[in-house]
Amino acid sequence: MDTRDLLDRLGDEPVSGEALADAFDVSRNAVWKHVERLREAGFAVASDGDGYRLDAVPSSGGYAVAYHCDADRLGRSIVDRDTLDSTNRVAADAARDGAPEGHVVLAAEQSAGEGRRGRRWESPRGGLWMSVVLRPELAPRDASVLTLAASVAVARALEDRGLAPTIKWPNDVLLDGAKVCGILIELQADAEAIDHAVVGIGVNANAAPDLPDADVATVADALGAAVDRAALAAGILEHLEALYTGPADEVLAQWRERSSTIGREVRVELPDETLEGEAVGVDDTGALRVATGDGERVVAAGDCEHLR
Ligand code: BT5
Repeated sequence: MDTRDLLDRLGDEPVSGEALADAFDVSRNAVWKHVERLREAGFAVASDGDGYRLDAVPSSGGYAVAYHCDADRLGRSIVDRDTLDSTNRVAADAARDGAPEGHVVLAAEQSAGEGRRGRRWESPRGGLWMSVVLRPELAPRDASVLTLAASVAVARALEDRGLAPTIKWPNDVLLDGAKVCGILIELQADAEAIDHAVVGIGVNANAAPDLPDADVATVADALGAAVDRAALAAGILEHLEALYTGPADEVLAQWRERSSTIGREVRVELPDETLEGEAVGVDDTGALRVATGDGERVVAAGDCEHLR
């Protein structure tokens, strides 16, 4: 028995310590220890003559994510820390050490959150900073569908809360044009196969940094109330699992529906040149098609700015 087994059994109706001890073939004292662990994690577990009853679930933390998450594979194993340098770094180390598909790393704050291309991701308390280990059966050249799937998963979880996010190519999720979420995917692969991918998802849930050079949104401002970060994380994991195990063209279709990039004049920064033109679409690998004065260009990765 572990604490998550207990969590699966607790609910509005009281269940006796004896019944739990029998169900898991452990002592009543062992059950009580797991109850205490949940209480330390912020769960309100009432106990009276009838047994244990779950009265309240905290709005953050690994056990709370586990409580909300109905995904089959993602989130079955969760590491949750107060401060980490980067959840992606910790998840990548775990993946190299054999962490299973769906292993999740959460931190209340990150001291060295990573953006793309060595940029910094500011990660104050109140945000949702999460990384997921995936072991996809994809050729490395098809991996960009993971990026699109992650941004669609976040967008859908926000839609479930009544918001109307858009996606800026390749993977920024926006609310009213301001960045609410960034995604950083790191692959470990050889020429033929991906060993693992770390999908890093940073959502400005109830807090965001003040950035002079970026337009930043929070979920809480858009909702007019704090968002339950644990339930949001669980929703993202459920959508990510469904998208990533489904057909790639469905991911692309859902991404296109939410794109604020297609049809726009854009400037795309590539390592050694800058392109300008109209973003006319995304190909099957998630690469952006840009109609420039010199014909169409297909861009697999880069920084995209919307011009008009
Ligand atoms: C990204 O990079 O958008 C990817 C961010 C991924 C963060 C997650 S959090 C969990 C996991 N662990 C990590 O260490 N990372 C992942 P990029 O497109 O390069 O955007 C970075 C730029 O966004 C910065 O240069 C800032 O201008 C801006 N920025 C920094 N922090 C931000 C924030 N919290 N919200 C919005 N914009 C931010």
